[in-house]
Amino acid sequence: MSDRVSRRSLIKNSTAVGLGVMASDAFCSAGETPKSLSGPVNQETCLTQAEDFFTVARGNPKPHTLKGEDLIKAGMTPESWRLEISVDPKDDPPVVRQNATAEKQLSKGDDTALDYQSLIKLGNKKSVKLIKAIQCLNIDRPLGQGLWEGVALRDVLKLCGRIKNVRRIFFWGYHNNKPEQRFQSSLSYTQAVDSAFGDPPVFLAYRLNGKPISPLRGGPVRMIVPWAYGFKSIKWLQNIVLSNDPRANDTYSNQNNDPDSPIKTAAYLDKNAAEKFKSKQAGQFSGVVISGLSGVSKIQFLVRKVDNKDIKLPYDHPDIFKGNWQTGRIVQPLADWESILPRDVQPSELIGFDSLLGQPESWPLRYGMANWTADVGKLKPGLYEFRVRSIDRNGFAQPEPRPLQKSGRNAVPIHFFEVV
Ligand SMILES: Nc1nc2c(c(=O)[nH]1)N[C@H]1C(S)=C(S)[C@@H](COP(=O)(O)O)O[C@H]1N2
Ligand SMILES: [Mo]
Repeated sequence: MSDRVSRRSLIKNSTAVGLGVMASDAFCSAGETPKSLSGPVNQETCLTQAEDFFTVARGNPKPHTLKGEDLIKAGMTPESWRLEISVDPKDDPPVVRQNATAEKQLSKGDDTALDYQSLIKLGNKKSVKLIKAIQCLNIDRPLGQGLWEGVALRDVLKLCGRIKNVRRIFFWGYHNNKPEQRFQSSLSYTQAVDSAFGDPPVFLAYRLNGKPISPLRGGPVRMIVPWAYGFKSIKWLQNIVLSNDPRANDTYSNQNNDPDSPIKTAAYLDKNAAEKFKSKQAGQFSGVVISGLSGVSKIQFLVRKVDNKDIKLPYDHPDIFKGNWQTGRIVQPLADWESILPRDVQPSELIGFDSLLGQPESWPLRYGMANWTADVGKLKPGLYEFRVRSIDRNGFAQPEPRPLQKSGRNAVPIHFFEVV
């Protein structure tokens, strides 16, 4: 036990130090040198501390900046938090002829809205525990990875009794009262309540890395849509609407984004990648790979000598696509799962973990990420280009089969470096 405690504090400290050094690499960065691979760096846990995620938030003021009385008024403390569930009264023939109905609606007006303690009670009966990365569709790197715990949306919707004519469910979080500040996402009924066997369901999260979710990370309650890009995982969740309008009505579609895009399997290069190596030095690059819809088979990297930085051949140019790609290494977390997880969470309870062995069934976990490293070895002096790509379990090389950026930013990273 004491071993476990000291291990735990070691991880905590080393994570803080590691992240402090590279604020821009919030997720278990592998660092630049092979030495860090065995050292006590934050890749021990492969989790990101709540405050070290990159934050993508709208609003004026941004809800997570509220303090004191304002935070309470916003319903953003565990005591003041309420969730309303209502039916959409709008019809719109010919698409919507009948409106959705529910036996019960939950509203603040008649004091039937769900409160935090009742949500926790549901979670104590049956909870979802999932290690998942958050990734923005429009940012070329994941924002962080955490252990999220909460209650499946399908279990929360049961509070409404029998529902009818529901084809879509949309939801939004606290925002100031200007309607244009509402940030809303939506799911089809099936996406909201069903899940492929072995896949995590959509859930209302109330814990991150074993602690209540802070306002910064979208607490006290945040939607987590495991397969989707970040915009579906609505922070400061307070409203759910059952609708018979089957059309996606996500705020994010207004910015030309595909609102139904599952996360694309893709590798990303650390932003602090070295720009210079000595010819006597063995070069290494690192980054993360996220496992999306199609899983990860491996990561590959390509090193090419180039004449200048002005020409970037497209990913599907034969010299690139069929170039001399080598297989990189996907890094396993160094710490054991018992010491990574909060004390009251067993590895075998996590979705994507073998319930007998308590080990991940795949690494990276589905909708999670892992570090990779690429050893480029010793090179002759000159200018080089480095690229990295994932190969998914369907055999597709990134960004195939969906090179369109508005389905997820997954272009193959291109990085120039010099050997002197
Ligand atoms: N209420 C609300 N939820 C939101 C957003 C927002 O602006 N408001 N941004 C979304 C987007 S676009 C992303 S990528 C993720 C980012 O999550 P993070 O800030 O926890 O990293 O939150 C999503 N949830
Ligand atoms: Mo986003």
